[in-house]
Amino acid sequence: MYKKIELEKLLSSLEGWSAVNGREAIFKKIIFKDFKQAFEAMTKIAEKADHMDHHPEWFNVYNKLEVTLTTHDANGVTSYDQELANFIDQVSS
Ligand code: H2B
Repeated sequence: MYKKIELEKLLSSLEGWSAVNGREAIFKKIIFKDFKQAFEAMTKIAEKADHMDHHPEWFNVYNKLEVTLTTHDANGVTSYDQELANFIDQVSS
């Protein structure tokens, strides 16, 4: 089960993520070399997300990926968002 985390605390533990206006969520825009690189990372993220039953809100065009993370059930950010954000950073670098 997830644990609620303070938004500012979560943001300070991550690099390149920012707060979303008007809701408790975190956002990152990631630029890959090309679509293949983006899609390969997205495939890994999708598998991890489904395994966690914790899914990103995301938007992809060619080499650009915009990701928003929040825990809908908690109406805020949680340890699940932290874990998924760390995973996303790991497979995107
Ligand atoms: N993803 C995210 N980001 N937040 C949730 O609260 C959530 C989810 N809940 N994926 C899960 C699915 C829930 O709807 C299912 C029924 O377990």
